[in-house]
Amino acid sequence: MRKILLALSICCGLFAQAQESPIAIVPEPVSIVMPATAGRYLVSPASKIGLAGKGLENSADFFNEYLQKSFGYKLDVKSPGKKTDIILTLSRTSNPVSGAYTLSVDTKGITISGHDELGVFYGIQTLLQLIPTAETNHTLPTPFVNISDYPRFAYRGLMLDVGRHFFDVNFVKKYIDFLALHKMNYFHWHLTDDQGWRIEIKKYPKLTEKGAWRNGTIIGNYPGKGNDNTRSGGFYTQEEIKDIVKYAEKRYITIIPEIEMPGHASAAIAAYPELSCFPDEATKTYYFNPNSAWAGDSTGKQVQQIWGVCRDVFVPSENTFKFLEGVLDEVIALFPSKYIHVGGDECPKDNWKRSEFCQQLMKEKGLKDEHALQSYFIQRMEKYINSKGRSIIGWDEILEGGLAPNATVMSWRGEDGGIEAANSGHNVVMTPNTYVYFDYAQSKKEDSVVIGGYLPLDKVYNYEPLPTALPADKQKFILGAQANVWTEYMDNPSKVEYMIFPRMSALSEVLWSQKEKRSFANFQQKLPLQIKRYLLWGINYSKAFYEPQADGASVK
Ligand code: TNX
Repeated sequence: MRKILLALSICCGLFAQAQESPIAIVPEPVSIVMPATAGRYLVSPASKIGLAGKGLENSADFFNEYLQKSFGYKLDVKSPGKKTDIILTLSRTSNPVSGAYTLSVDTKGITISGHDELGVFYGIQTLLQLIPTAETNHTLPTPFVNISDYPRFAYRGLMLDVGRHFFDVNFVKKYIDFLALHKMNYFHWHLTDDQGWRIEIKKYPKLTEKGAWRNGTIIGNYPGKGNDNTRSGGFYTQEEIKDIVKYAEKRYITIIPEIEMPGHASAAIAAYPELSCFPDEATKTYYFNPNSAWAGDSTGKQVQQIWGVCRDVFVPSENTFKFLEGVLDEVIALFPSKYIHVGGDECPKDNWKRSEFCQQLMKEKGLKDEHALQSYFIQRMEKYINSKGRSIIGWDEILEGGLAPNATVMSWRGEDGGIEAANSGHNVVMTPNTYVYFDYAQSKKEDSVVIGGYLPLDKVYNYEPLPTALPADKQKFILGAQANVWTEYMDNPSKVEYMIFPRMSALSEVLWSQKEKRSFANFQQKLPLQIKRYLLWGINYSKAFYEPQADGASVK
């Protein structure tokens, strides 16, 4: 019955949509003007794309790949002339913002004019939402319209945790496409964690020989109902990473790699036990929940099989710093990103407290407590990264014990860390768990295991990244926001898709659309067509917003 109602509501939604307006762009553009005379331009396999400007091939390629996947053909690309239907061009717009574009469709065809290459690329994303999701007589009737658009925030991100579960190159590319289709520009790649090290480092081969694999995983929510006793894992070779970085560049997406330190380091420690304060202590004996079942060898250092926060963290020794510098040298060579993420979150201080070495180091360096030691750790790494011409980003715990001078902060434990950092003149990316943790449930009755929490669609949609508590002159430090996809309870691509859609579409409006243009009511109107696009992309998505028990604000 529920299914029938759902189908009906989608159909009715679409019908209403078709009656009112064929236009449902996500994220909502700055301005959409419908011409006095309505009509449609017919894009067909015979249509030609004309490129009037340098560097526009990426945009034409993306458009063509989309057409190929969706409808089975590509359009010819040439210099613009009389017979080009779709013209991509560059011209300085009145809004000198990178990524600004105008798009017009009329009887003569389609023109996308970008402030820069990026603007043309975003114009293409809009065009992909103007064309219908299905052909009519082998044509794609595209409505006459004039659109002018530019982004609100400079940082529009999504993170993927590949440490808890490994996702292959194909899915990572798909994920990057999801970002591009939503006009997002930062992919934060969480590459290391207690449960797996995922990036090949030539200087330290054991990181992936040993650190990329675990002997089992707890079943169900922590502490688990047993262990699946299945070896799992995987990693990206440097060649694969280069390929992915290039793929992202063509989509104007910067990949920020994250190498976690000093906590969430069990996989690295399993590979190189000397990175621990207590190399001879077995993982199981001092960090093992007695209620969690363990698979395989439990002697020595092991890659974690349970979720949560582990006490076996990096020892702040010269050997560890040398190791991390060696790792970062290779990371920096692979990723052109200005930002390198060093983690910094959830580093329990238990081991540092009982380690003679750490206590002695604190005395020598005049560090008053273990928080100051964490700060010393991060500041050392920051100096190294700065010496290579890059900057660090870290989770908001890097504020504890004194913030590294040039650091950008990702505020995840609510908004407070971000407010504090912005008040002291640091750049901030907002990622509050209260609004953008896509591992949280989107329904009160999830039918698969999730970490918990409750983050329905409208809550994401109504998130405002500029906190009212922040004075006007400090708001410029908020670069934007990002949703985090922690994958403890996502062990396959389809589950990740289910968790991010449609919340990611809602987030894209938070990040891109002008504040006064945002309306959840309007977003709900657009959702049925957005779902048709999901179906065209062949992806999974959550239907929680149609559920009767969802909050009043949710789609009915
Ligand atoms: C906290 S957010 C973490 C992650 C977990 C996540 C689960 C952050 C910086 N650390 O390690 O996966 O919660 O929601």
